[in-house]
Amino acid sequence: TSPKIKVDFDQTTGVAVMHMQSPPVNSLSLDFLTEFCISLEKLEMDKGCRGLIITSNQPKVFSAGLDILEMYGKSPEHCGEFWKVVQEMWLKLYGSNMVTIAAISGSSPAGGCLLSMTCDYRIMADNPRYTIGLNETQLGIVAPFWFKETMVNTVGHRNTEVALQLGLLYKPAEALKIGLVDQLVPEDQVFTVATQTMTKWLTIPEHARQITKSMMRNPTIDKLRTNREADIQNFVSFITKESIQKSLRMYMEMLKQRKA
Ligand code: CO8
Repeated sequence: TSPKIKVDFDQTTGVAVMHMQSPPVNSLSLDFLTEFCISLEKLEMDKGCRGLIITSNQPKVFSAGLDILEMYGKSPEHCGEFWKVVQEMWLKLYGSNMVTIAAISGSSPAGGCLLSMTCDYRIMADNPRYTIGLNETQLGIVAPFWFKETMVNTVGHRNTEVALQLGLLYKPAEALKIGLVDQLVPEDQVFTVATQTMTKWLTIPEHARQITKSMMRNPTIDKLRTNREADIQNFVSFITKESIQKSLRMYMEMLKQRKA
């Protein structure tokens, strides 16, 4: 199978780019996330790599979030294995020593939004057809505490309270207004601006910036680190409930109908 992520690393600038290329919509499957974690770990261990830009090679979509098929009709063991790698992706990226920038070139619902928020800075294509947000409640599921805290850390308590209950998907202009993204740029400039922004971030003394970042993020990271097993158990018992499976099935049918 072809790689789901293409990694370009430029030794001279110290900046790596991860191009997500898992058709059709970069959904975060078990295989995708495993590959993501391995690539990320390699870059993290390379002392010459100081910055990471994450973007999508798929048109119109950054990432459709967690692959629903990994959570539907699967055994508890499979769901547990899947959830573990979701946790792993978040732990690695939220705690990364690198400067991380999301170049959001399309829609970014649910897990796609989480992936974006886990970066240090977000630049989104200014196209009103794209949306971003944690829409879990619309699927009848509940965003786990560390999704919630990542959002609180990004847009504050009140915005999160409304966004999560209603499962809001924001257009770029609204996302900018609440601080869910940091900058909107014309569609064809997302990557260029991400590169320019990276250059600016990399001028800050590295060690001071890294300590500052972990000071901001470690309380949330530690909470998941010390509760990983319980969080997996929670997820598995929730997602395998018959009523939740039914909600997922209805949501998938809705996706298909919307298309027709
Ligand atoms: N997982 C699996 N398949 C998906 C997903 C997904 N997340 N998203 C889309 N697909 C499939 C579609 O069903 C469709 O399949 P097919 O071609 O067989 O009909 C194909 O991908 C293409 O999708 P679209 O035709 O919809 O493509 P568009 O370009 O029109 O739209 C969007 C792209 C906007 C990304 C749209 O597909 C969309 O809205 N997708 C759903 C996004 C979503 O709601 N994701 C939620 C996932 S749940 C999550 O991430 C967090 C879960 C936390 C769990 C906590 C429990 C305790």
